[in-house]
Amino acid sequence: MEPLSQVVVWPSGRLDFSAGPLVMGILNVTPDSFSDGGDFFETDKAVAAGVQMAQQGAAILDVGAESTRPGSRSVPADEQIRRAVPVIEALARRVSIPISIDTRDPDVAQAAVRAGASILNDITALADERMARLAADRQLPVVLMHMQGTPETMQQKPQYDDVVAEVKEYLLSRAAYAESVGIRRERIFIDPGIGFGKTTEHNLLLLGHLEEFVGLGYRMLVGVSRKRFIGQLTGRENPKERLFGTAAAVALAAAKGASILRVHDVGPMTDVVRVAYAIAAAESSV
Ligand code: HH2
Repeated sequence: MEPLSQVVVWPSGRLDFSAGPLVMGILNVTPDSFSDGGDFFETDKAVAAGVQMAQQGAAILDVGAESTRPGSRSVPADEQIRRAVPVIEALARRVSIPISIDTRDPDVAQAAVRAGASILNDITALADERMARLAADRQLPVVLMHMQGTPETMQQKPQYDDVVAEVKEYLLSRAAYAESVGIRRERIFIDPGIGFGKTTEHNLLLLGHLEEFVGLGYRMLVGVSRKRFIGQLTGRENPKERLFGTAAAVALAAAKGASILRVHDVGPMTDVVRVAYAIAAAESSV
């Protein structure tokens, strides 16, 4: 297999991995996300937060208009569009970094792309064929995430015989599907889906074996920011108090080969990623 190029280019954007992993800033335009619900629900606040994330070192802004926290219900496409599109339009004028749309709905993705988004972050890994076609037709990068079940039910009883092997196999099959519809390998990002139908033990096994995902032939995105397993390990009930726990997980993921770290706290995590990656790179250079 040919090595992946350091710079990923598509008609309306580029990502340069030559200096190490990149940070994706999370911008939830929602009233109910698990850690920042309501913080950026108004367009002006969301845009200001996005601009600030770009200044703090984000390489991508991930705009989401539907919380997928455990137990959440899906948000109708027109409501997601009403929330996300004005924010994406304003950000596309004000920042030069690519904007991704965090949605499993192809109609939302289409509207977001028209507004200026150019990466599709799909927690259902192109379950809807129209999403796959949109990415292929527009030559957009995609994030393919693993999830067991749906957000509404996924934390009721997650079960695996071998979580690492099963998640790997799933991601490989979804990536093969993406390639089969015409999405280029370098534009496919795989994501183990930390917290999506997984117990704390499952999450730890996946993070402990992340380097195995690097060998699969695709770049990897990892989202651990403020998640519940960090609360369980540290006793921090309030997600906003999970900064240091998040830093530990982000550092390890960056050192183990993740290419994109999806985080809420862009400034601090940019430093974490730089230091963790520099140490890992020095270790592998001897
Ligand atoms: N996690 C969340 C949402 N989208 N997308 C990818 N690719 N990977 C993730 O790990 C991931 C994701 C959940 O976090 P957040 O957006 O902060 O919360 P909510 O779903 O409640 O809005």
